[in-house]
Amino acid sequence: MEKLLTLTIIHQHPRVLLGMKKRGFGAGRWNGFGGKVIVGETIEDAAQRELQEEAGISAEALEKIGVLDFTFQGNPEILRVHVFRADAFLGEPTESEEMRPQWFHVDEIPFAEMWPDDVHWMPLFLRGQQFKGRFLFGESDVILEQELSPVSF
Ligand code: 6OG
Repeated sequence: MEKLLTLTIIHQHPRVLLGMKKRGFGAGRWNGFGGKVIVGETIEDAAQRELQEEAGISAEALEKIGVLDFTFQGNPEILRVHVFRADAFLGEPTESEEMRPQWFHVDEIPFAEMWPDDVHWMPLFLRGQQFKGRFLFGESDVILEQELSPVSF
């Protein structure tokens, strides 16, 4: 069982746009914008749709930067998250029912209030290095196993 999801972070150096997830999976954490890919749409279409729905903006161009597989101990489901980076965007970041957008300086990314994998791949993301990885989470979302490697897609 594999679920396809997207995750998009706007990076206008030296700042990144994150959103506080207000409900659902990952609520209470800062993250990029994204969600499930719907049947019939491309992964990039899904990334743009979620960015528009959650933050009220659209990216001028999406750069594919990472693919991460997440699993939770005792659950066979694999969450395959395609991570995108964008600099230019159209619209004004706007709070939605799902997310509250906020800019962060790259030196002040709130890792303590993010998924615990983010601190590992964000340095690659910030220098534009493509990556793939795999994280297994246990009780209280602690990381039990991890693999992360630079790639070029
Ligand atoms: P909805 O279920 O709300 O989309 N996501 C993760 N992001 C990070 N950084 N770490 C994880 O580790 C994640 N698991 C899922 C993908 C969920 C959103 O959260 C991301 C989607 O953007 C477990 O539709």
